[in-house]
Amino acid sequence: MANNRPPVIGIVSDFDVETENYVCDKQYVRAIENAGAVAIILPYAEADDLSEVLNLISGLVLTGGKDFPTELYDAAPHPAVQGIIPERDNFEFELAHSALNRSMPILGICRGMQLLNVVAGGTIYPHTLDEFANALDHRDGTPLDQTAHEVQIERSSLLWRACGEQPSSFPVNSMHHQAIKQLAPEFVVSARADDGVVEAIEAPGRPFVIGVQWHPEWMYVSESACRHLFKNFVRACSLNSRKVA
Ligand SMILES: [Mn+2]
Repeated sequence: MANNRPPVIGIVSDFDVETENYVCDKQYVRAIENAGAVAIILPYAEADDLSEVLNLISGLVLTGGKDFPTELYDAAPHPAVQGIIPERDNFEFELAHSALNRSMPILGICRGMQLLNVVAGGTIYPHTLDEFANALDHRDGTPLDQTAHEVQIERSSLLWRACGEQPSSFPVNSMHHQAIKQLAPEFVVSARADDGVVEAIEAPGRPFVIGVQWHPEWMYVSESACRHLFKNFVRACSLNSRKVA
């Protein structure tokens, strides 16, 4: 029997260390709901419970946030690496690893894209401006509801199809001081900024595993490519939920 229920998609929460509250920007929730899915916000479960958490959801959003430790990608400590939340890192790295092993649809956003790459064996620049020749400042203070630079999308990529086969470049927001350095073996680059910084990655062997360096949840109303991205992510999650139901 056809299963027409909307897929349930898990969104990894951030953590406010001052108030000890799990927090989630409502834009993530609104973007997922607008695309036709049910969003649930994930607190940091115990490691023993991760498979039960993944059993509840058909897709996973790895959200933006502060940095994770350089030791996770074998780089030297850097003073610009800030805001580390060990509870989040422990949970999210394990969760992403398990979700990848299940070939669950994953949308990694900003930190989430970088985390996907590191979990799969790649590295990032601890502070892009130090190491990447002629990089723009991708965190120049422009708020997320405004565009900051263009991205060029690979027209052969899943991302290009997921974004609705738009023109191959469009403007995005930007709030990151780190960037992909060495790509994980199973990933390919699907978009770059004009300075060459990697702006999106995907795992071609997986049903829908995409990471974007920008924040599409702030642009899904104004930018049709971002709206399509969420719709096609939800579609992939829906197919995944039918497979396991
Ligand atoms: Mn950027």
